[in-house]
Parts: sequence; structure tokens; C-alpha cells
Amino acid sequence: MILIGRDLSPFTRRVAISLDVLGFTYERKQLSTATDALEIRQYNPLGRVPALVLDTGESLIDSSAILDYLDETVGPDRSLIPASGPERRHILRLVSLALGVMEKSVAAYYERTRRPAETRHPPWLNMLEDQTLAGLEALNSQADSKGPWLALGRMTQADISAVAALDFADTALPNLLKDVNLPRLRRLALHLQNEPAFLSTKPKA
Ligand SMILES: N[C@@H](CCC(=O)N[C@@H](CS)C(=O)NCC(=O)O)C(=O)O
Repeated sequence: MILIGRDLSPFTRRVAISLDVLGFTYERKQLSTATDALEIRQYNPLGRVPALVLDTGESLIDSSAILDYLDETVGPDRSLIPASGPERRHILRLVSLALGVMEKSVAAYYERTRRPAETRHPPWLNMLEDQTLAGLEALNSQADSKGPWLALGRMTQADISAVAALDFADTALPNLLKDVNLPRLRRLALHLQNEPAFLSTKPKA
């Protein structure tokens, strides 16, 4: 399998970490949406990352669909999102918050880096950054108070996606989280920072 996309993309990174955690072997093609858009379209007509090219040549797109395939492949005993019931709903809620943080912080990053300064609309940027913060605060408050895991006393997709979202916000919007207290998320990030799947994919701006 070949994973398309760079670790600066939190959506790509959560797939990379999940592939490692679940024990899949795969190759990387570190294409950037800023400079390799045409090549990325060979794998995803939308020009977005991640895409995962299977050994059959089939290209899976969108991180949630890719992760669903990985969970289905390893089966319900090892899947990172529980197969059914209240546990599944709780993990999906936490993952959805992390995905919302990724969407809003990526949009804020694009506003800052891809749009000429004179065409920026500060109220829009402020709204994106406020939504990023609100999502992180909700994740922090809805996490288990006894750590390190956010829920269920084991690693799930909520932990992987939350750390990918937090690390991206720290990297891409460094001033935003300077004075924000997120103790449960920080404890989780600290617990995972030296795990090979997380360390080897740490994003750089
Ligand atoms: N819902 C998608 C979002 C993927 C996404 O927005 N990726 C960004 C990079 S972080 C991207 O490809 N941006 C370029 C674009 O949207 O044109 C997923 O979960 O994979």
C-alpha cells in the first residue's frame, strides 16, 4: 500500500499513525497539496490528501473512509473504533471533535499562508481560530479524567486523531494555544510523544 500525503496534514498523519499502530506495512509518497496538486489528482480527483493506494491499485480517499477500511481489515477485536453500541457513539463523538479541529485549524492555516495579507478578512480568521479552540476545549473536557487514554481505558481512534489535531494546531498556529490549558490532551500527547508511530510522523511547518 502507498499512503499519499505529508505528515503536516493531520488527516494524513492520523492514517499514518493508525497504519503503524495496527501493524500494516506501507510506503509513503509525501506529496504536498500546495506544490503537487496535479499529481495528487491521479489518486484523488479532488486534489486532497490523504489517499491510500491498495496493492490492487484501488485508491481510497478521505481519512475516515481509509480508517474504516483498516478497521474492517483487522476485525472488531482490534479495530480502533468499536463496532457498535454506546462505546462506538462515544468514540465517534470524540473523533468528530478532533476532525472539526483539523478542518478549522487547516482552514485558518490556509488563510494565513495561502491568501495574500491584503485580501484576508480578520473576523473570518478569528472565527476559524475560535472554533479550533472550542473543539480542543471540548475534547479536553469530555476526555476521561483518569489518563492517559481519552476513553475506554485503551488507545482508540479518538486518541490518535486528538493528538494529530493538537500537534497540527501547535505547529501551524503556534500563538493560538500559548496560554490555553488543555491538561488531559497534554497528558495524552506527552504519553504518546515517544511512541515510534507518533515520533516518526511529528509534523514540521
Ligand atoms: N475530509 C478529508 C479532509 C482532507 C483535507 O482537507 N486535506 C487537506 C490537507 S490537510 C487538503 O488536501 N487540502 C487541499 C484542498 O482541500 O484543496 C479527510 O478526512 O481526508
